[in-house]
Amino acid sequence: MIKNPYSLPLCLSGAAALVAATSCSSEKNKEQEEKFNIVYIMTDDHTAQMMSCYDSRYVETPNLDRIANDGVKFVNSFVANSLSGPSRACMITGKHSHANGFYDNTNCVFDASQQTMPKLLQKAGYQTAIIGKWHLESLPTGFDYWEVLPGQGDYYNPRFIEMNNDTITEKGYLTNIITEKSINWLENQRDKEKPFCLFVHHKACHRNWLPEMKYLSLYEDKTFEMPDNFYDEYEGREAAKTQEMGILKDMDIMYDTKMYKPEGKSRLKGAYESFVGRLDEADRKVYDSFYQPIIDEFYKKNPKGKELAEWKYQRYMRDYAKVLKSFDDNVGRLLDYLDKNGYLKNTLVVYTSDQGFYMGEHGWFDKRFMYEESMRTPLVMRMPDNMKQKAKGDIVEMVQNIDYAPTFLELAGAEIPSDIQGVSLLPLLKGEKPANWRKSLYYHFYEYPAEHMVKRHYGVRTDRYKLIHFYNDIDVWELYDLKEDPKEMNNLFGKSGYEEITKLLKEELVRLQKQYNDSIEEKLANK
Ligand code: SGN
Ligand code: CA
Repeated sequence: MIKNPYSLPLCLSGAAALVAATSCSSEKNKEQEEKFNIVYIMTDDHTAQMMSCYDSRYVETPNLDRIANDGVKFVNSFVANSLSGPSRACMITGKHSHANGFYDNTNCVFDASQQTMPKLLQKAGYQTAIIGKWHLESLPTGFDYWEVLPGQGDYYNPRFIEMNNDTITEKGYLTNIITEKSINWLENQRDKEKPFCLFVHHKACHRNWLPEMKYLSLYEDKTFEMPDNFYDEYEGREAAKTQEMGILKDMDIMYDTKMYKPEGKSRLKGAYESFVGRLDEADRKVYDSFYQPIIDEFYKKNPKGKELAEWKYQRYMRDYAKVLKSFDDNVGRLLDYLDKNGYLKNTLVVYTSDQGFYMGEHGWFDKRFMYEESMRTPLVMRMPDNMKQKAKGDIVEMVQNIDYAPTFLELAGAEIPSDIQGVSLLPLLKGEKPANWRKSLYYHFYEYPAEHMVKRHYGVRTDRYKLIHFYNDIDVWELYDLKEDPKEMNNLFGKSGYEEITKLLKEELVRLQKQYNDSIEEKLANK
């Protein structure tokens, strides 16, 4: 039985048919004779623009696409708060940030004593494990096995925190090591009598995009086409104007684009030295011999203005694509292992990212905003072969990362506690079309003032419209018609002709805040 049904539809006419959210009235998973395993693969900052089954403009991701081709692709998948720690907390609790207490990366420590999906899976007889990025500050609880990265982790010769609290250093490239550790857990460490849920959490493709040695030269001949709103001037969008995540103005020349000069200066030079300093001597030689000619040419030409922006964009896209290539290979490795060892019969394979990312849209890298590129996140799933009724192809319903916890719990045959705010996706995975699926999503971002300076905001998204309120040291509303303006360049808030839709969206926003118990008045009063 699905808990936590949404309230009644608003029932409005025409473009205003914003019908409020949903309840998915599927029956209990009757068919389930066996307990299905779950392999949940998550990356960091991987966005749908860089996954070929979503968007074929930039790169090929054949192994990620395999999951979608054998299963389903959610084409309207979103996060509740576009930032790593908060997103991970939403995922394991099934609750929005204000309800799980982990609002941002800088001030929060996850309350490890609270109810989480892994703990509930354990109660339902599952063995649980997590390998890779954790980023919730307190140590993992609810896992029979864990091995996590300290903070953001290292790409090269990475450190891991082990269950006995020791920090160890492994030799090699992080993306490969996470896969090896995951396969090793499946092969040698798990209790073969129990169903399991394994979380494989990668650092790829997080900043500062350090490639694996064998892929240093990949994509070097490719020129990526720039998004047509790269030179956005943010007219009518005050919060977009004041961010600090521009490729031209904020991307660090040494740390991000690797144009290191011992005598040079840049804000993140020290961080770059320490990350690259992790390489052993032989790899460092390979690394330097690749970058040195590019560095020499760069400082000789000394590009400025538009030329510099376009040069940085190409370096960014290439490095990101290289890091992603190693990740896609590793998804292939893990899928092959699961296939060869008979796991695909009874295992749900999920792939998602902790949020989306800007690949130059609006001139940006990073995420945070409720705008499409960062509120969206890739989500594909391959159902167990033994699951009798299965969907195939694209799923269009709007889903959010708070839905994963109830989905896994329902799949495991566990009760879904009534305080979980997400809704199980199992009916969608079975190919059902719940008549009253949610018609709107709630979003709330808090990390300000902080790196990248994206102001606090919350808002509502329907299939056609988005209403956002930026607050704290600003009081600005934005309204977008996603059908007419999918790139969100034209803020319609306050423009004539949009009074009715604005009123309806505000009502819907208030309804969602009540439903989720997010007391905005208090936050506005306290700033
Ligand atoms: C680091 C990065 C930021 C990034 C945050 C959050 N800076 O602080 O660019 O926005 O992580 O990312 S860096 O100089 O340390 O690379 S998140 O994905 O973990 O939320
Ligand atoms: Ca992230």
